[in-house]
Amino acid sequence: MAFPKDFIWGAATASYQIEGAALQDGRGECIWTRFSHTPGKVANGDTGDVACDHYHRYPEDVALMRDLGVGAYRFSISWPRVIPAGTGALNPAGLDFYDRLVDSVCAAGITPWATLYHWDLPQALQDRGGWTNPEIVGWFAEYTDVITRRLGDRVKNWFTHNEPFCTAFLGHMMGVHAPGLTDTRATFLAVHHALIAHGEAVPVIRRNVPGAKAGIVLNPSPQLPATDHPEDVRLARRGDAMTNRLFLDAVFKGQYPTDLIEIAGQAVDGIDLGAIQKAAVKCDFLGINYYMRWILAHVPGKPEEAVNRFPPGTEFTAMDWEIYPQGLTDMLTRIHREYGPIDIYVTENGAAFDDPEPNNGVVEDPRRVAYLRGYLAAAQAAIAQGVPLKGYFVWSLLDNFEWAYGYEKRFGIIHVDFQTQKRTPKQSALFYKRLIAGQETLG
Ligand code: IFM
Repeated sequence: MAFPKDFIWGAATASYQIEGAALQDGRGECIWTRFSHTPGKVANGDTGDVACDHYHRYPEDVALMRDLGVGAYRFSISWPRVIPAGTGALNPAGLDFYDRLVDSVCAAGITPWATLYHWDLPQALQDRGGWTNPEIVGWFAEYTDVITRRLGDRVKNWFTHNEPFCTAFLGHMMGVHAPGLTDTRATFLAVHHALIAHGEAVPVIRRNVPGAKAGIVLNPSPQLPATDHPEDVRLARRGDAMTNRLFLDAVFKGQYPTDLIEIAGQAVDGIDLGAIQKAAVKCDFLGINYYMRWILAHVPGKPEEAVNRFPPGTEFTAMDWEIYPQGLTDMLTRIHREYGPIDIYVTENGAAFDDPEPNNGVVEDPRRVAYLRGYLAAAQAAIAQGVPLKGYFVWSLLDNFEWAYGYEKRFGIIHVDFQTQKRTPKQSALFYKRLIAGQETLG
């Protein structure tokens, strides 16, 4: 098996995770600046203030990508760098930065793919309710208008959101991501407004960008029952509704899964759920970030709780995420069968491992190489089964700020020394380079 000739090989990053320059050149505070500076929220008190200093070092990072031979670079735009208060006055220095970045990516022969929202909401908007405030649909459309007018002559591929599941559930239900809320109603309001904002932003992109292609990035994960016990089956179905169908049904069918709405109960009282039909705007592609599956077992006497029960011998990444490439094939074929046909891109896939420090310019990361081999073979298997999978973006180009885990978890195929900012391509980067060049097979 070989990948199609026009298959897109990419690398992905996100603004807050790599840019640094958090309050420089007029950038406004974002919810992650506030959250990471709140004691106890991020491992080791890490913040994204400096991160990979990509704001200043992007020419070196683009040169590294050119050397890898990637055809596409998926990055995200920091809303508060462009509009510091989230709405109203623009920050010329922020717009200039993205101009320079895009110019440099294009000059390297790499196609830029932009994500509008990868979790760094302007704090000023959070102070007005953030994703729980219906006005955010208009604020997001305004921001989309500003940035697509500015970059639309060169950036043709646009994603509205990255993983709205995380925006809503990690940020508003579990409180482990900014803005750190633990409020079920806020969670469903965030889902609702984020998805409607997606639906309203796509036409703005099309209006401003000649030849635009637009879509959303979701992070579905298989949710399987550990046994055929009715409670395990119920929990798996609930997990599937919450993580998968809530988002896929909304953007493809313009409706919410009825079983989830029943579970949400009073938390969605008074919300105009029918308005979700606005989310079902026709898109050119769907981005899938794929990392893990869940095998859910009930806890006797605790109907709301579920524990993961993986088969003996299962291998895990440093995030304790199961390594199970078949899950990617299963998810891609399911989405194609139930929601397709539409072009699909794996917009993120990769793994954190406890890599050794560089030794004479070499970083040995055999487990990441094996991981990539496995998941790329799984992607190939999905193509062989008829899935219109058009590209793959490895997560991530660089070791970076892994949200609540700070700099402890390294997902990069390029090692970053956060003291010196020295970049060292790992063995996985060299593997990816050979694969792109057709000098490597997955067998
Ligand atoms: O680092 C994140 C990224 O920002 C979104 N998708 C999952 C990655 C790994 O946790």
